[in-house]
Amino acid sequence: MFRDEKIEAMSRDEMTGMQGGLLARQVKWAYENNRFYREKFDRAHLSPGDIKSAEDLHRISFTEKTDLRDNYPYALLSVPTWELARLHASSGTTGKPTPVFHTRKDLDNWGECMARNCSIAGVRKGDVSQISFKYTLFTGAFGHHLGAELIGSMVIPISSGQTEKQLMMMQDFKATVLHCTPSYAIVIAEKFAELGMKKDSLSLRLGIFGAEPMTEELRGEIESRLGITAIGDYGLTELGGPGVSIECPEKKGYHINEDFFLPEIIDPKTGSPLPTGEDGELVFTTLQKEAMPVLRYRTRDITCLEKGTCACGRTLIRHAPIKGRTDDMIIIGGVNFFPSQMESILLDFREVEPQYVINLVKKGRLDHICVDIERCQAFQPVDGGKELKSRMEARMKDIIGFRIEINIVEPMTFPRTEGKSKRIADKR
Ligand code: DLL
Repeated sequence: MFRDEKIEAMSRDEMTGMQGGLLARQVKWAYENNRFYREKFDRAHLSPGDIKSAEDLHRISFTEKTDLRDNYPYALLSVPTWELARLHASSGTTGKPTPVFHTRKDLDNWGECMARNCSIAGVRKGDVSQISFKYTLFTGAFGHHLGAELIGSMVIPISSGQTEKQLMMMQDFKATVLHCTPSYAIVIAEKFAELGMKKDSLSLRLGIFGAEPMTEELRGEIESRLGITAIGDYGLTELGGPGVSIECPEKKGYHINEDFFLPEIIDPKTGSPLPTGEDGELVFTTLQKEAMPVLRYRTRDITCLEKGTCACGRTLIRHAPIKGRTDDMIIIGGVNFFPSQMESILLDFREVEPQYVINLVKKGRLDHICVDIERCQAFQPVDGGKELKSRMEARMKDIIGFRIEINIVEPMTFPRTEGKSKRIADKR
């Protein structure tokens, strides 16, 4: 069901024309109201009037995370502080957080993006949305909350944690939609099994899971364990949080809210734009922000774009599931790969849980990867897991191309996360 058919099914020409107008206005706003952008333009002898369409974007240099850090706390603020309605910040665990600011109008626009996203995912009036993202500076819970409420889905703002209570609330108030990270969905599913609950004791039919990658294998686990459809949603603090893109039930890529966010794909090494369909780094320019516009923000996320009408009828451009972040890419023996590629291989084995850590270690002068992964409760090997270990190592070698050591560890070895999981332990 469309929430805004005019936008969601707009022809490419019309969308390009509309984006041109919004872009010109956004650039002028940033130039006139923010010192960082004014100085950037002046240094490049560029005037806001030079940017009339996406084709002119390459003339603006990228905005990077370090620009926000170097100009902390109000780096990209483009309104006086008394115009602000809300502050959120990145979930980063070290150093200063990255703040994002919203005016009242930004909050309304964010709500609209999230309402559209929830609607694309399949949330309807009369649904009951259990928001199990953490309510904190992190944008996840508040964004999903805004969107679900606007649609008319009753919100249960339970936050993350207290998993047994989560399940009780879900059961008693007949939650139909679960909103959280994929990692926390697995934790909920584990508790559900531990308590011996039956799928038909819940009314859940849909989950919207974001803030970290969800491989197809992880999606399959969540769907079968909870008996729901799992939809992925994407966003980042610097752009306001979730609300940037979402999958529709076709699960053929994430539809981008193109009237709010203009995407590009660039070669992460050279910064040059890449053609549609090629994998590269996702870069976004906001089109309608008041408090904190960002022009050509480098997300570090690797994916590709796909144009064309989706089977759901939407023409909004799609990006493929995020493969990984340039800063999470593992480079060993000249081979580059992302943790998500490894997860897909690991979770193909029914004997293990989606609970693992990829350890990067040094053996002599060489880098070495050793994955610790929990066995399932139901898998009780007589050989201490040796046979499974060698099968998994052989598959890894086949697909990734070099030896990766696998250690099968006991169930519940790793602490469970209520937010994003940390899969890599760099011990080099
Ligand atoms: O994670 C915003 C969010 C909240 C999105 C809830 C969706 C749902 P940050 O904490 O700033 O913001 O982290 C942003 O998380 O650059 C990606 O690397 C990663 N990420 C977010 N969504 C996805 C996804 C929120 N669906 C960073 N798939 C981004 C893969 C994701 N990675």
